[in-house]
Order: sequence, then C-alpha cells, then structure tokens
Amino acid sequence: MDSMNKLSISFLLFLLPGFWLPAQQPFYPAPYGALPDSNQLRWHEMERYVLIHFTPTTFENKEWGYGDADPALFNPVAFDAGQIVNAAKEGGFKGVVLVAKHHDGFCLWPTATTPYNISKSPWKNGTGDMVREFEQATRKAGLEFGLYCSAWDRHDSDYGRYTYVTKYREQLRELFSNYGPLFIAWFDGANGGEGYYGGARETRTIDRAAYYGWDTIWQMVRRMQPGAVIFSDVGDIRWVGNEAGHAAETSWATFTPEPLDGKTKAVPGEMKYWKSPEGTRNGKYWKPAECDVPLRPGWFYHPGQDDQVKNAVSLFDLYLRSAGRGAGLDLGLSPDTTGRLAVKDVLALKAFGGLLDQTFANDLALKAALKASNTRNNHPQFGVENLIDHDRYSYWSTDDTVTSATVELFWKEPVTFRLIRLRENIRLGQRIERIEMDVLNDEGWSFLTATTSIGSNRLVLLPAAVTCRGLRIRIVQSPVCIALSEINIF
Ligand code: FUL
Repeated sequence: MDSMNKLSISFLLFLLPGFWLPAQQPFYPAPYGALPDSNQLRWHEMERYVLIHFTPTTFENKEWGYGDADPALFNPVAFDAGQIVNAAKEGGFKGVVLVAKHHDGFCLWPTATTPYNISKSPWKNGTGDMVREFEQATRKAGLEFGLYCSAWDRHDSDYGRYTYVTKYREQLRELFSNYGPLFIAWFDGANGGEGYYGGARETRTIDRAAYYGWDTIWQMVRRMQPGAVIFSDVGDIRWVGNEAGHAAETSWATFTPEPLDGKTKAVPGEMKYWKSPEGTRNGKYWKPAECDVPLRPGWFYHPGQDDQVKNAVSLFDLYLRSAGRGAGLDLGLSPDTTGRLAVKDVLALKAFGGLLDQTFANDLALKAALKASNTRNNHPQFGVENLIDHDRYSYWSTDDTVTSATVELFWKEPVTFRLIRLRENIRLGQRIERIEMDVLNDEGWSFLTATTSIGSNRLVLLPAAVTCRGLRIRIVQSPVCIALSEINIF
C-alpha cells in the first residue's frame, strides 16, 4: 500500500464515530493491588472458628507440656467431641481447628511415627483416635475442620536433627491424608527451647529459617490439601502478632512480611511480627490476619481459672476488634480432664452466639431508600441496591475517575441504631482507605463518625445509639474507583 492510500484510510477512520471520542472506561472496574485466592475468600466468609487444646498437658495443669508426661495420665473418661463441637456451633463459630499435637509431642491419633501417642493411653484402652472423633463431630455439626500439628516437639529425642524433620513431615502426611478436606493447616511459630527430648532434658535451638524446610511443608499443604489456607506468621493467613485477639484499628488484608534486621527472609517465628496487627497498605500479598485468643486466660484448661471465662460481652468486643476489622477470630477452647467443656464455657459460648444473632437480626438498611452520587456507567449492575442484598460480591461501583462519592440512606420514619457494617467486594482488592458518615435529623446533616480500611468486613460500633432519618456515607479516600458491596445498619 502506498503512503497516499495509508493516509486516506487513516482519514476515513478519523471520521468514524467514536474514533476521536476519549477512550471509554471498561465496563468492570479493574482490580486493585494484591487479591485473595478462592481459599482466602472462603476463609473471609467463615470469619470465626475455634482452636482446641487437649493433651496430657491438660492433666498436668500446665500450659506448655515439657514432653515427659506419662501417656497413662491421658484418660478423659467422659470425652465427648460432640459436646465440645456443638458448644462452638452454638457460639456461632463456623469451624474447628484441633491441636493434633502440641509442643509436648503427644499425638492424639495413632500415628506410626512415634509411640508417644493416643494408643499408649488408657482412653478407650488405647484403641481410640481423637482426631477422628473431632473430625466426625465437626462434620456432623456442619462445621469446617482444620488441624494444628506443632513443629516444635519437646518429647522427641531427634528434635533438632534432620531425622525429626522427616518424622514431622510424615505426621503431617498422615494428618493430611486421613481426615478429609481441611479448611486450614495451622502452623505455630514457637520453635525450639528447653524440653525432655527423649530424656536428654536440655535446651535445643534450631535455625528457624532452615531447619524445618518450610517451603517443602507449604508445598505439601498445597498438594495434599488444596482447599486449605495456611495459617502461620507468614502464611495465607497471617498471625496478628498478639494473643489478645485484636487487629489494629486500621488493618490491611495485604501484607509484606519483613525479615528481622540483618536477616534475609521472614520465616515463622522470625520476622517483624509487630507489623502484623496493621498489615501493609498496598502490601505484596493478600494475607489477612487471624486473631487467636483463648476463652480463658490460657490455651489449656486450668481449674484455677474457672472464674476467668470471658463472658458474651467481652467476646463480642473481641469480635468487633477482629472480625470487625477484616480479620478472623480464632477462639481457644480447652476441655477439662473429663474430656468436656466446663459448663461455664458452654454458657459463655451460647450467650455469645445469642448476642450475635440478636445484634444482626434486623438490618435497617433494608428499609431505607438509597441514593448514590455516582454509578459506574450509569448501569444498574453497579447500582446502590447491591449494597443491601446481603451478597458480598455484588457491589455498587463508580466511574474510574470518581474516587470519592457518597451514598445516602433515607428512612420514612426515624430509625435507631448503634452498629454499622461496611464491606467491599474484596475480589477487586482492598480499595477504600477512609469513610466519613453523617446523620440527618431535623437540623440537617451532622457528622457522626469516621472509619478506615474497609476490606472484607468493617464494623463500626457507635459510643451510643443514634436516632435519625438519614445516614450519609462519604467515601473520602480511595486510590481507585469504589467497589463497595454492603452497607448494613443494626
Ligand atoms: C502458641 C503456642 O505456643 C501456644 O501454646 C498455643 O498453642 C497458641 C495457639 O500458639 O504459639
């Protein structure tokens, strides 16, 4: 084609409608930053589960078994996995994570890797499998099952040598192949120190970065339990950095684990974990926080702590500061030496479950008329009605150029509320940085409150209930257009 022809074709194209208009924005908003995978999405939807500690350590009334307890001690005559699991279910928890082996090294299943296991205990004359009983009770209750097998083993004489690592991986292999699909593989960062170690009774330190070969272990989880998230300091789900049960007020689901100064890699038990409560804005990975906290002061049952069981109100407060900040709540439960949860614990869980049901029973947003300052492409697919359909993935969105916008809710009659729930469609990343809210009453609009880092779930509890005819949600800070999925008012 000669250059004259080229020129005339360009000229014709120029005349076509649309050619000279500014490029239209895509129909869907582009995702922003690191994104969750499908296992992490399911984990966000679960939001809360329990972690059960029950080993010979319970019978010794200790928190960390030394590794020398006689298996003969372990005889929970009234053990009832159903009683424990159903109490968790009554508390509104969606999953059960069982500590199949804690630091004391005692395996709750008849493993072939060590004689230090349930088969040497008097429970069921050594014929029982406690991991199986928990697994079956959990599935029967319709909850998800997960496992924690401590890497640190204070019983094993080989701990500190490579032979132990092989044994540990074999334990994981048994657990990952015999107890069905797990929603979480839970790994702890407490590694090495003083222990029994087959009678050596000494202190053994390990190279945290190299000893376990974590990368190989992560690959085992991916291969054998493809539906499980990995919990660890650096896992798919990060440890929140404290055992008090709360994420930071501003908490990002994205995170870039940072190595300690002078180290090259962040590994479990060796990283700047003090950065974990807040996460990293625009972090490299989607790694939301899990807040683990026991129902009692310790992870194991101690009769002396019977009057320190957290009540429903303090559990609800923990819920607000964990799940309410886009994190997960992992509540520690500890059966007593009979093999059941104490009555106080059961009652506290039931009351907490009741409080949750009662709190979230009546969403006032459903009765409001909604109005947005902008709707993406003016298309109903991105309309405000998506904000009240209780679907985490349908969403109200704005045009690409609109990164601050408002949604107003109006009620015919004044309503009274104290809790506001906001959710983003996190399939498109964590976008919104700050939201401010105003209420409407006879004097007009007045400032109510502000909140940050919305993400999968943001609960805003007001200091006192407010009564008003309208609520204005102002998204004031977002690097990209908005993809808000829910506004719920309780
Ligand atoms: C910690 C452990 O050292 C505690 O004993 C408990 O298992 C807790 C859940 O994790 O790191």
